[in-house]
Amino acid sequence: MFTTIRIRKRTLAITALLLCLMLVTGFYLKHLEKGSQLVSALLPGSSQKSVPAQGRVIDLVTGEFESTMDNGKMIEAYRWDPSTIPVEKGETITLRIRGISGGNHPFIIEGLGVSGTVEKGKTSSYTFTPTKKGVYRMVCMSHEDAVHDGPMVAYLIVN
Ligand SMILES: [Cu+2]
Repeated sequence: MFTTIRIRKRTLAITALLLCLMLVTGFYLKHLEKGSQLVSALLPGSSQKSVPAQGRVIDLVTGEFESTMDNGKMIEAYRWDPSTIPVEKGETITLRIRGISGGNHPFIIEGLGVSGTVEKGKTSSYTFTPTKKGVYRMVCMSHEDAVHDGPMVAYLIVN
């Protein structure tokens, strides 16, 4: 009987140790995730998903146009909405983009070093500060032209 109790104590101790390890691993992973978000927020031009919004927030969604031709053929185009985004030079903005139509939309903003991926059902935020006047194309790499169900292109106008 004495031995049995000993074994049970040992089993309890091992179980407790395993639970502690799981907790520590969980906390570590959570902080690791936060750390990598912090790094991506500090590195210019990197994907800045899920960091707190800064500056003026501009909301976009991914949309889709669909139509059926007289011959029965269906045509479609994915879109950023809105697709014209006026901002001021030196202004910090956050593009907060909600994925509605389509699956994944990996994109770049040409000339500004901003990139990321908008996923269906998720909202992603990208914060940056354009410092030069101009018109910059925000291009979805999966739907960049008519051949690929686009053009999924928006225009960021820096005044
Ligand atoms: Cu797209």
